[in-house]
Amino acid sequence: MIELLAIARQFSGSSTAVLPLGNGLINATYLVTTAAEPFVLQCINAHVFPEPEAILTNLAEIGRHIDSKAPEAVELQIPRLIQSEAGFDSVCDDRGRIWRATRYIADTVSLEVLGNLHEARQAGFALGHFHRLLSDLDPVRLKDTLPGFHITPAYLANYDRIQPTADPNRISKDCSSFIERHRVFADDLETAKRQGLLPLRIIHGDPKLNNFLFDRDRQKAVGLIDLDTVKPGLLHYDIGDCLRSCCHRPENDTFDPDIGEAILASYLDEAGHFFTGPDYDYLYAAIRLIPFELGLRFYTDHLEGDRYFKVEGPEQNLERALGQFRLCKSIIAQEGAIIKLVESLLGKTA
Ligand code: GN1
Ligand code: MG
Repeated sequence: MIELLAIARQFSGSSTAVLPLGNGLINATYLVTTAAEPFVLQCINAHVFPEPEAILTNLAEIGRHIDSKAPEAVELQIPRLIQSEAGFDSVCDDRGRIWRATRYIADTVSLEVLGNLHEARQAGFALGHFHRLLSDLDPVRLKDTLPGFHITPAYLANYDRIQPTADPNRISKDCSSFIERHRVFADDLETAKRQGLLPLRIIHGDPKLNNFLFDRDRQKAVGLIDLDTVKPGLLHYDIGDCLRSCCHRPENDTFDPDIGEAILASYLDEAGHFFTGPDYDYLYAAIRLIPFELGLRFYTDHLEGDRYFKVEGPEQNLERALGQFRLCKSIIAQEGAIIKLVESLLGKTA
């Protein structure tokens, strides 16, 4: 902790304590208390993010863009960079690791499970609002912080490369047969992108439930954090990821369609005006794809010896993968109802 405090003090000389914050699987995140405002300190995982500086540049670009809007048009807070006392956006430690600090968004809570449909509508609003705030920023202005992120066919190709030589004790028949049965839809979104049906826009990349910040009485989503993967991509990656996380009933790994409907309806209230016909057409494909993709990523990491996602035990990535595949199976079982739901939303916004 002494080393951590020394790093924190490069951002604020009055730092007094550094405590772990959140449960992210990639970066190390801490809350720093100081004589004044607390702040968030993070070590960017350079094994995952090839160019940590790109994250900082994107964060600054997004902040500037949002600040250029009328204050009443902005209903969401995002993390803001704090400069080091030496005047830099980051600090490099003696092992070459990059640390950055952001303002702590106070008086908020993050949820692990949605409590009711009002909270679901708030999550949908926040994602739609985020997309809307960035819809007039040219995606080419942002760097690609994580090449290959959410490119499902590339994850599949990596799996196909790893799988034949993996430790036989780590192979799961359930996982491999699920992947074989469903690999046909891995290309859905990338093909639509190539065909020009789905354009590149600015995405969050990781809008899972616990990245939304709610006010303390859980009435309003007031913030969206974890902007490391904000970059040009498909809105459908975000929508699929948000539903994957928010509609997931953890007790039996099933998909809750009522939560899905609440999220999509409020999302479209914010973002529907720039939604095209193909955007609607590919919603179901996105909802089905992202749990498949995440299951594939967890399982591949299990086969590779847990190099990417933090784990607390040797089977954790396998369990995570099986959970995502069960969720995906539940989505496929409800295909007709989910497609009907999307059609009814299209009717409301058309
Ligand atoms: C990772 O570290 P965290 O939890 O914010 C991952 C996401 C996954 C998520 C699953 C850059 O995010 O894609 O959905 O774990 N982020 C990256 O919990 O790979
Ligand atoms: Mg993340």
